[in-house]
Amino acid sequence: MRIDVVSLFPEFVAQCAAFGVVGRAVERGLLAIHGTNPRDHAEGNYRRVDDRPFGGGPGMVMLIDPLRRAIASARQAGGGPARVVYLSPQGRRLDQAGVRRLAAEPRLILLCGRYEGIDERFVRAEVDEELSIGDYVLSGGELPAAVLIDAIARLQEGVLNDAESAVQDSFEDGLLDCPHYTRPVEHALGAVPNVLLSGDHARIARWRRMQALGRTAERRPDLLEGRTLSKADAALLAQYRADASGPIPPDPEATQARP
Ligand code: 9D3
Repeated sequence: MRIDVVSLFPEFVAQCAAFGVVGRAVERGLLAIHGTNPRDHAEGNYRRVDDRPFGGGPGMVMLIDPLRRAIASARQAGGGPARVVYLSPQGRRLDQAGVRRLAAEPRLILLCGRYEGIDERFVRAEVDEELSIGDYVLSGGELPAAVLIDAIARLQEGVLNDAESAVQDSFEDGLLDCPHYTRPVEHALGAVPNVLLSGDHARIARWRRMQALGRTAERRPDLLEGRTLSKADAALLAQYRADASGPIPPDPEATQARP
């Protein structure tokens, strides 16, 4: 897969692709990442890439023409058509289903905005889809592009080894992960749950599934809405609730009761 990043800071996104799982994907030739800077396609002594918004107001808007030339250049360098994704706060929220869909594309052009955003005429003419990574304010699309590239790289065939295998991941089955423990068995902070030391693999698998279901129900009930649990899963969730195991961390959003 080839990804072209169109950004005023393309080396920033490329750096993120140099480490860890993504770096390995690039080294193995499973993923190629290229940067294109609209400033290299801007005109005049000042190489302007932005201008003041019509209608007034604060901030600047990215100009159409340097972006059009940058996208055309990236498309040509990649040798053919590519899906153009604009990382933008107005986009649909990225989720694992969206990552899977984009990971199946042979070519992507990721467009990162800066300032207040991009002239809307360019968005309508050249962008296939707008994506946000969540409801918080960032300074530009570069970190969101790096997030998307990381998630996509993990799904490329041959990137993950067995231990890292994506199929077991949280969200691949729509549930949060179970808790994990390692040595020592006894620690001042507590003991490891006995079941994990039992050697009974079926019992361990059932316990882990119960924890995944219970923690999802407690922490992310939205992930279970509109999903019907199998009889076995429903029984495990009921057992988790009956066990009333462990306190859940306090919700920092919750209002404290006044004494
Ligand atoms: C403070 C500026 N805001 C005016 C009301 C609008 C605004 C413009 C540009 C807010 C953020 C940005 C830059 N953000 C992105 O380019 C971005 C983003 C994000 O901020 N959050 C989550 N996902 C994304 S994808 C791209």
